[in-house]
Amino acid sequence: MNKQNLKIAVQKSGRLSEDSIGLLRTCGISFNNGSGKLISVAQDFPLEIFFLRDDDIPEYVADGVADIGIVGENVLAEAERDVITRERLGFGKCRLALAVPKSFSYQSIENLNGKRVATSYPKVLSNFLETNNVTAEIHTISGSVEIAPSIGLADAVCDLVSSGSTLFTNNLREVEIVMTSEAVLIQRKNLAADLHIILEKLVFRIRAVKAARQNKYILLNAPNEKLKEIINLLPGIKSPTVMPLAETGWSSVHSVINENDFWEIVESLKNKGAEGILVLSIDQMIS
Ligand code: PRT
Ligand code: ZN
Repeated sequence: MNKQNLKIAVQKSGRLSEDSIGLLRTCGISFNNGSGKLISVAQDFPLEIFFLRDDDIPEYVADGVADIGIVGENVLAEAERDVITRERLGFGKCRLALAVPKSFSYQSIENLNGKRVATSYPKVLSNFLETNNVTAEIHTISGSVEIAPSIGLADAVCDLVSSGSTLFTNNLREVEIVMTSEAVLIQRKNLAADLHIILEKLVFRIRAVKAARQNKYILLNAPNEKLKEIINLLPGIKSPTVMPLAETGWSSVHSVINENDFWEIVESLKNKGAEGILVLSIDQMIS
């Protein structure tokens, strides 16, 4: 039987490249992405990796040149291609926001009526303005949107923001969030059955990596008289593992905790008398 590879499109170089490649590698897939390579074939998983500009990824996937892709939701929304979103990937987080010069006395979105707004996301912006019953002139530019007001090209901008420092240094003030975005795994429609099986294997691994990244493995020693209270602080996957220590009166407790509650739980554990707390990263977590 002629064995087919699943084809994935990832950003060649940019903000999503490192995390996209890192995710595939953490999924146990080895490949070479040496300089200038456009296609790479994985050594230990039936996957071919295409390195492309992010803007082209939705089209490549919709047209079936690639079967799946990793792209920002902002690019996907602007491309308006008929593809399926399979997984949110938790990196490349940002927001598409409207911003105005600090001197603009902005009260509400109605203040943008009749104004010129510069953006690289004309479709998403146009939908947003329409939903809000605002009629503005959209000026599509492909880069350095943030300088448009200072050179007299626009009264406002609609651009991606993560820390907000680019807006700040250009004397702009964020006034509306148009959409929030993160990297997602997309899939073409009508994927052949054999490729679907490979995709499901990949999605299974991605979920295990994502779950692992959201959790930490914790080990600690607890005085037996405090064991109950300490266990109550630790949910674990089912419940914590408890083993007696060689020293009487003490137990070793192992559990998994969510990254978001991490510091608070560790503090409470210490207050309850836990000692020798070790926290380890998890590579994969399969529930
Ligand atoms: O060459 P190619 O077309 O592939 O790449 P690109 O230059 O179009 O995109 P790239 O690499 O800049 O971004 C790829 C994706 O990363 C975007 O589509 C988003 O999904 C995501 N992302 C996350 C961001 C940001 N954060 C981000 N901060 N993309 C761009 N920015 C820019 C923004 O445009 C602005 O210029 O960073 C600046 C703002 O950052 P702060 O931190 O100053 O607010
Ligand atoms: Zn791009």
